[in-house]
Amino acid sequence: MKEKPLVTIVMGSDSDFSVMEETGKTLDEFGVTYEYKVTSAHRSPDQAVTFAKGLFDRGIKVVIAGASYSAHLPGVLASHTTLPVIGVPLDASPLKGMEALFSMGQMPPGVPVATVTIGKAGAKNAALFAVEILATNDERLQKLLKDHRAQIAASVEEKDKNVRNS
Ligand code: RP5
Repeated sequence: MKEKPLVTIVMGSDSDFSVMEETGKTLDEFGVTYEYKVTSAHRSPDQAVTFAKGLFDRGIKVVIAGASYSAHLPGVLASHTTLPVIGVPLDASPLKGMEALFSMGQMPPGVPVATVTIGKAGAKNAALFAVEILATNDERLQKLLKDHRAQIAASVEEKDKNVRNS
């Protein structure tokens, strides 16, 4: 859903898209509008900063940024906006995303990056966390989140039945 985005899904390269599209798919389930953007904190630093500075005035409410290696993209975006930034560590590197996890999760005090799980699970959780932020002021989203939690609980009951019947 790309018109009038509330969430921006940023990634360091188009090679990150196969994971970060999980974020978009999850936002689609909640009818939350978003855009995709490739920009890089080290390859296109000026463009990344200009992009971050313009987000608030464009009506964006939550920033989700995924990158691999020593990923400083979420931190750089966070340093140029007061919008909440969620970092998704990606596992495209020889260290399997561990360094991205640490670089996002270990932001020094003052400029936070909310960091989620490495890879597709994180891309999904980033979307859910963005929906939770938006739902603080949106009853429709609150209801959808409660329905989603009920579905998760039902799926655990199903798994329990599968194990006990085996
Ligand atoms: C990071 O370098 C990107 O987030 C990507 O995960 C990784 C590799 O980028 P490409 O070489 O595939 O463009 O900045």
